Amino acid sequence: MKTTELLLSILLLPLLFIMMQGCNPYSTQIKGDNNNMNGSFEAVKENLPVNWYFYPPGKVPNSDFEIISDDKEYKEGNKSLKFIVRKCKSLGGRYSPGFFQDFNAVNNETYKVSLWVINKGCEFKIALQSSEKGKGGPYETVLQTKDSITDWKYFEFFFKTAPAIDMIRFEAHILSPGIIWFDDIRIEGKTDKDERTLMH
Ligand SMILES: [Ca+2]
Repeated sequence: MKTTELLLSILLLPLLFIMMQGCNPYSTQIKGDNNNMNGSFEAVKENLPVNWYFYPPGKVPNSDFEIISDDKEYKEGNKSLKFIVRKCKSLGGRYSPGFFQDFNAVNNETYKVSLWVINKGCEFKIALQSSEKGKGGPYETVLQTKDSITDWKYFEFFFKTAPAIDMIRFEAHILSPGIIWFDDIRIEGKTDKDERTLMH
């Protein structure tokens, strides 16, 4: 193999790997050994919590940030998810740093969604949705704040899934620079006591 071909293979391999992780070209996901939600971010591969989609560094326009599996600051277990954001746009979605996942749920069911956060300087938002392409469904921004949170703070929200759609999506978007930690995300149904698993 020629040197140029070898170089090309080395350069293309990571790209191919990223493409195989998910069909969304703007986000990346490392699959874990099981299908669980990994809401406490304890299961980690390649320095990233598994089973979550991230809008990663290099794919978010006009941004400079790091995603870290933090084993020094955590609320539950011995790891949390930390973002160090030096520069970003406030647009949300794939235009800002963030993470999301779709979970199996029961339709027309009320879920309690909870998490813990420390925030030093960021504006961030949490959104929940139960929708599918062509079918609509509720989308709700349940939290948007730039409040300083110097110690772990608990948040909980209640959200009802769509009448005909068996899924719930959790999204977090970081809209301005700072340092932010997330831990122990839980999604518990009022009557649906199953653990959340990934839709895809
Ligand atoms: Ca944890």
